[in-house]
Amino acid sequence: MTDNNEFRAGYVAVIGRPNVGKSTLINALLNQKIAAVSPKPQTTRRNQLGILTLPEAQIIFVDTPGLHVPQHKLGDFMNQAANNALLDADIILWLLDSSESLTAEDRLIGEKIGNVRKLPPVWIGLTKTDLISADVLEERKKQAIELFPARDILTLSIQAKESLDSLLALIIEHLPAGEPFFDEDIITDAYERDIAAELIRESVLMHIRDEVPHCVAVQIDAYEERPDEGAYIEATLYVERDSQKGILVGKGGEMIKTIGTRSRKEIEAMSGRKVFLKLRVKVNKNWRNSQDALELLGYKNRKE
Ligand SMILES: Nc1nc2c(ncn2[C@@H]2O[C@H](COP(=O)(O)OP(=O)(O)OP(=O)(O)O)[C@@H](O)[C@H]2O)c(=O)[nH]1
Ligand SMILES: [Mg+2]
Repeated sequence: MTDNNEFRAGYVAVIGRPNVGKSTLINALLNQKIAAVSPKPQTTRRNQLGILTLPEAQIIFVDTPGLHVPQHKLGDFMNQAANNALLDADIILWLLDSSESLTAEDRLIGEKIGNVRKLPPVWIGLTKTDLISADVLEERKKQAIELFPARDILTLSIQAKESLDSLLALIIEHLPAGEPFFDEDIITDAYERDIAAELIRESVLMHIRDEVPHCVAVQIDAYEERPDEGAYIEATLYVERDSQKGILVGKGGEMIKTIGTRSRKEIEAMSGRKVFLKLRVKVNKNWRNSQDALELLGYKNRKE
């Protein structure tokens, strides 16, 4: 047993199928945007830590890619990343989107978790509860209870601060006693340039329809401080085919300009300084199915 006054620290894996609100929740809990968020599934592609240091505890949230049935090697990489987080966690927070019925992917995740040996305690969080009535919420809670024997079913809405406060209290109560893993001013393990790349990809997801955004990878080519001018950033957006390049660039370069403007504003808000951003688009044929290309673009898990 731990003394009630002992400092607590540990890892909370935030898992769930794509688009349930994992990254949104972590941004809200940290009160800072560290992760890309979009209405399209498969926004997050890598694990990213969101570190919240409080007087009594350090909670290390692990944002994970949505678990899904993979269609290519990038999908395998994403699922593997989420699996790794699951195995390393002190607590698992499994999110279900309460505004939709349960899906086959939710059930597959239930099976996957059920097969983990030495499973850490699991809580299910019903997200987006601001979108549903009290009756539907009751129905969703029943479905969640049938889905998996979690410790409890939590009701979460990023709009309702109380629900986030009680989530934090519950997590702290169940974290192991221990020293902090990170200095208190560190909020994530991603470098600013990595977050900038994600914000550029987020802008692509917000402006380009259908499947094309999923074929985009962003590589930062230059990230320099310029005295009095803020940050100078150059990035390449890789797509898989010439036709996708055409869509991204748009008529007379209009689309890439729009994406650039939104990305610049997001990066300025994130980094708190002026940004000059230069984007280019290149084709790297079928990069999502090439192990070499994936590794070159930084999609490489520490453990395989
Ligand atoms: N109304 C409402 N919308 C939410 C809430 N949480 C998330 N969303 C929206 O749900 C969409 C998906 O959110 P994300 O945070 O990108 O979801 P994710 O689980 O990280 O998705 P992947 O990275 O694709 O696995 C976004 O459009 C969010 O704005 C919520 O509590 N209420
Ligand atoms: Mg995400």
